[in-house]
Amino acid sequence: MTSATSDLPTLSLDPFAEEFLADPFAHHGALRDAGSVVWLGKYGVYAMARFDEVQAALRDHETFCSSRGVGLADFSKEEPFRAPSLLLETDPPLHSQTRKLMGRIVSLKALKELRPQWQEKAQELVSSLVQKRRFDAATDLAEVFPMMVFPDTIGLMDEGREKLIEYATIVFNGFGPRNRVFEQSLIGKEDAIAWVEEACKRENLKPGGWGMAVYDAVDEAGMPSDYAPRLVRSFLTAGVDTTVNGIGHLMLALGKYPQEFAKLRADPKLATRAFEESLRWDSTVQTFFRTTSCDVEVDGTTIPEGSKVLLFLASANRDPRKWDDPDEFQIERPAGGHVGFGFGIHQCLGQMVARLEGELIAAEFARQARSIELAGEPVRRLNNTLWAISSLPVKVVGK
Ligand code: EJD
Repeated sequence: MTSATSDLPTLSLDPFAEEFLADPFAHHGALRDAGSVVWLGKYGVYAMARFDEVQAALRDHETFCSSRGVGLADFSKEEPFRAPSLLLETDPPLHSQTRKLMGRIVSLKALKELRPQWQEKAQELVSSLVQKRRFDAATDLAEVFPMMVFPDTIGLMDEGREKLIEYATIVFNGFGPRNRVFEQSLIGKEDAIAWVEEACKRENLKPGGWGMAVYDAVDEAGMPSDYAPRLVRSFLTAGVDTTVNGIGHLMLALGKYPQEFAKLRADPKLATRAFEESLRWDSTVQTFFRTTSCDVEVDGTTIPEGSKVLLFLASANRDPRKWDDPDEFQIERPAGGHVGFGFGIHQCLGQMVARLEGELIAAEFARQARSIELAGEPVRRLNNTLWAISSLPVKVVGK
């Protein structure tokens, strides 16, 4: 037996450097090929970028725990910059309780009820954009549609909703280091944090929404009353910037691969597959950390207890060890096993919401458009966690 740690590949690359964040996929191959586990010296963390190891780590939530934070900061050593999420930043048994409570609210039944209203909104929005012919698929569509449907579903107050994306941008940057990307996202946006706190209060939530349902469920379960605003906050943090960029990448993929859009047009039922494949191809959530709760051996490398481990979800989703032609967007491929929504007990609670939004948009373009053409360079918005798009000029021809 060789001493595993002496073989550990050490990389000097900085996955939070602006140069990396601007084009992460260009660097993933080097990360994957360096080894199944690598050491990132700049941050003193382990990293995994291959599909099998990423999935295995996500599956083993006891060893790769979440309660010490899913960002670079170890909550057992550093004070988190916001109260920890009761879903994302917890382990069982607490996680099991909060997850169950939230899962009852974000139910299949609830989504079935929302579908007709959301579909009507998607149809109207896409129709108005197709009439314009030229539009920005990031600012006129991806940032608009989730805001048309999600805040009302929560029962969020009307005033200040634009702060949702600012807040999410800060939180997702906050999973990385306190670099310039993080600091810049805070400048002038500090009030977004206070606004979200205000918006999560019971008296500011409208009756009938998922926000108020959280308060009722927390009362009914006899949980501490301060759980309710923190769980509502999870909806607000995770529910907008993620789907905004998911829809942005869906449109980028459809514009970049006209032959795939042609397949979708021929059969709009492929809309769900198209969205799923766009998540595999250009995963919005690029990375997440876990912290080891004990020593663990991965493919001959011993990772000691208390280590931060950076998991490259987006890289796993393009690992050639797992996928054929991984860099190609192919809507007919079985993309269902991707880890863009994570894997295991923390797998995205809102995935059905995201899928519904993505499917509805994909299906409306399939029905209403003859072609989608990219009409300019996509502009990226750098974020320590999200692969984000701030401008995507397109030209669409109607039927
Ligand atoms: C998230 C990757 C929260 C929270 C939950 C989930 C996310 C962020 C925040 C969405 C992570 O509970 O506050 S995609």
